[in-house]
Amino acid sequence: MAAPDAALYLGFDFSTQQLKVVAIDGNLNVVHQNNVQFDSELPEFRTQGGVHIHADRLTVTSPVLMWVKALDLLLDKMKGAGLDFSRVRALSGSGQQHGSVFWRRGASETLQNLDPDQNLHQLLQDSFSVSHSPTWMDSSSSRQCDDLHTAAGGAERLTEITGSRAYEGFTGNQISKLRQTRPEEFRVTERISLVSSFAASLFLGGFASIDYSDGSGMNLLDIRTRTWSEVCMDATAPHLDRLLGAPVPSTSVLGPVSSYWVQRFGFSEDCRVVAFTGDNPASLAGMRLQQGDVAVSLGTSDTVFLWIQQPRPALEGHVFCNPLDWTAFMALLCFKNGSLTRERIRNESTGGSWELFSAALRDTPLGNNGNIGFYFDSMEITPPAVGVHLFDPEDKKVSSLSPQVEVRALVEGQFLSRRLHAERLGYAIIPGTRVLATGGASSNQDILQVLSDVFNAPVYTIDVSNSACLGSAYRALHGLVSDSISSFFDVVKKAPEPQLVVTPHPEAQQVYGQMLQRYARLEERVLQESRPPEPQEPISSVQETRDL
Ligand code: XUL
Repeated sequence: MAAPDAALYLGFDFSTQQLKVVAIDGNLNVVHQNNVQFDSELPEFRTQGGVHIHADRLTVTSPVLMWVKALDLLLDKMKGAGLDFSRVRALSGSGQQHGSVFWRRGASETLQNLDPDQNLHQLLQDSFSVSHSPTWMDSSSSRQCDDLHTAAGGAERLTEITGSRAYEGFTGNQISKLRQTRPEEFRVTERISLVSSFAASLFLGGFASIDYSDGSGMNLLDIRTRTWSEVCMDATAPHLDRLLGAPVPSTSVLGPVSSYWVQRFGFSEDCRVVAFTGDNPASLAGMRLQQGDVAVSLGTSDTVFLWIQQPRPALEGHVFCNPLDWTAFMALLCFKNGSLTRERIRNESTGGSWELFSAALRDTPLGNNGNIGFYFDSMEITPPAVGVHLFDPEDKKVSSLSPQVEVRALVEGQFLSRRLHAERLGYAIIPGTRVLATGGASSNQDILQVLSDVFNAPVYTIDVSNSACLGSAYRALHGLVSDSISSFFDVVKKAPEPQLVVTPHPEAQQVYGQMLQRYARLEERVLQESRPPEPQEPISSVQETRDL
């Protein structure tokens, strides 16, 4: 048990639906947790799921003052619960990635002179040039994405520079749209923050720098040089570097909390603010993912988190700078057909029983005697293909498989796809690689056995329900101690270890090494087949052209 006056570290998470916090002590024990739910606790902002979906169904924003008011409320709740803020030595946090905050001219001065007798919500009423902040869920900037691809010399080139092709929700494309459609608001903007750096600014009492890792989700940062890409910046807005400030390593200590926090809540003058980052990078820290590790979240969608040394950005997925080691990278891949497809095949092949589904996996051999399946019930993101495509051992398409074979074809197919696309982004299995499984299906040991075999690595389970918050608290602690990478893992070695569940069968490497190559070939075929046919020119117009 920690002494009552022992040091504390705070991790905040400004996510889409709520603001959360955890406080840990120096032994990494969680001593306090709290949250503010935007919809129910701040109903005056009339959000659903923390956002407003506009009439065009594409524009998705959140009121920036709701986030500010949530912080006021959260701090009051923490104080009410008796948290002694004078014990907090450092704090950090995370925010939904890609979302942006536009500060109005004069905001910097306001931030430096916050009156401790008032709450932030009152003090910052007039500090934003855009009251409804674009969020990661926004998909209204397709035109700007096309323009950015053109300016960068194509989607591949943009991906090579920024780690992702142009996405509508990414900050740069939202900035571009705002400049074009609301020039007056843009003109009076003093500074543009990400949700993460906006939140850090509130604690710092001044504009906080954007960190490399969250900065990689903007379609503006060159992920290799870790500087703003000239071609992307020029295509987005003139003099944008002045509005964004220079990006900094994610482990940077930005400074002490401002006097507002000292006077209003009794924080120590020495309490440090460590750069805030995106929620996914913060989760990577919370899971303590290491070089070679892969985290696979098995939910409605399956998500894969990777630690990458040498990135090979691809049109699918995102590569970000790594939040723990500035010389490394991390990647995110999203697969839409996850649990719902597993449940459909369970219903159709094993009468809705997970026990029989598991038995089917145990009773069929590794490699499924050469039968392979692609199950894209709805249009898949990675790769962009749709439909169910089944192949026999001779690569001939078949219309059905026996129930047991189908169960294994589904699970093997899903995990081969996760591994194939991870490797395409530069992921490599190395000695010591661990697969960290999370999400609903991670409670099924037979599914995890297939995961272990396909990746030829041991599978561990880990609770990630609070990983962004916890990761932020770990980063706060680490930021205070040092910014050398080895020390992050030293600092967090007392955290609960992931639980080993299964190890790969001895023949797994041989079976799946070969099968992966075959899977890649067949996936290419599936992609060709599910691509809509090229529009044919009408014969008359072809003839007319010839006549000319
Ligand atoms: C990642 C992404 C989401 C948000 C959720 O690219 O857009 O995961 O970070 O908060």
